[in-house]
Amino acid sequence: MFASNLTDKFNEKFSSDGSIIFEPGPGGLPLIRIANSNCAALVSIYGAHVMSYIPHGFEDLLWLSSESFYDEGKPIRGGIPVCWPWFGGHPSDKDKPAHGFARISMWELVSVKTEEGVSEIVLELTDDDKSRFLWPQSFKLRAVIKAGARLEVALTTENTSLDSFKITQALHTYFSISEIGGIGIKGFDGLKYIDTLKSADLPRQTQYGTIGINTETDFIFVDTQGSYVIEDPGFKRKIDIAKSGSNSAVVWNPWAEKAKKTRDFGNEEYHSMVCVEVTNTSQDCREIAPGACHTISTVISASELY
Ligand code: TA6
Repeated sequence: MFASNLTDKFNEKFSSDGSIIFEPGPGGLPLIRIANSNCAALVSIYGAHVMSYIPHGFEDLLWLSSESFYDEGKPIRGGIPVCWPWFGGHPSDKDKPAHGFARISMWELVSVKTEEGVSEIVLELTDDDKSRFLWPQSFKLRAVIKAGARLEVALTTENTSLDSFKITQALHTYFSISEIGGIGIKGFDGLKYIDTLKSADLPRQTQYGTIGINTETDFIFVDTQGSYVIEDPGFKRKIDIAKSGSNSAVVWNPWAEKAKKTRDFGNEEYHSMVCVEVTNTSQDCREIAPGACHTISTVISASELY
């Protein structure tokens, strides 16, 4: 349970023009509600987690499970989980949290402002005893979220220690779609990928043309600098996904069986979501020297599909 008096403190400290207000969410989660001339959005300070992004003229571009947990120590299911400092299971200790600890940590709110129809939220996470127990490094992690006619999330890792360290990470975006069998994902034509559901010994496979999904899908594309598009005739919209600081990407849908086995995932919810994740994973792992920084970012926007 999160203390709901956190939001009272934030409303006092970070007063704005009314475009940014703080409120206790499910489980007392401290939420930042944005409403400006270009969009509405919802950000959880827990996990620096964008939960909703609604550009004017469209329905929410992000998907959020109706079964999500809102408990400390558990990730929110949906929106844009910040997977850091490792992507997937911990490389050597299965008892450590999947996808790292950033998404299950309470971040520090640094600043909020709205200028020219763009609301900017800056959040930071630095190492402490808890994080060092999980990952013995000193770091500063900064999330800059800009919500306007498009949504930009930039995650900067600063190595504040005396030695280099390696990270894998993801902006693990869950997109809201009309029906999983009716969408196409472009931008991966001709690219090699690892099918994580098949043996790791298999050679990488090649994607030909648009990705259509009709079964559990968990592809890691290992050499892709491009941008991606989700074409959704059912919602008559395209979602454009641009990125920087990333040479890899993941496309994921759990399908029926995995959804059923996942407590915070409604049995039929796999129909209405797809993850297209901007990552540094697999061979795109990043080594950060002492005092150096690395930024990964994604920019999400929608347009009509005629
Ligand atoms: O990004 C795909 C993936 O790594 C899948 O393998 C699946 O585990 C998914 O992330 C969700 O992971 P989570 O720990 O949030 O349930």
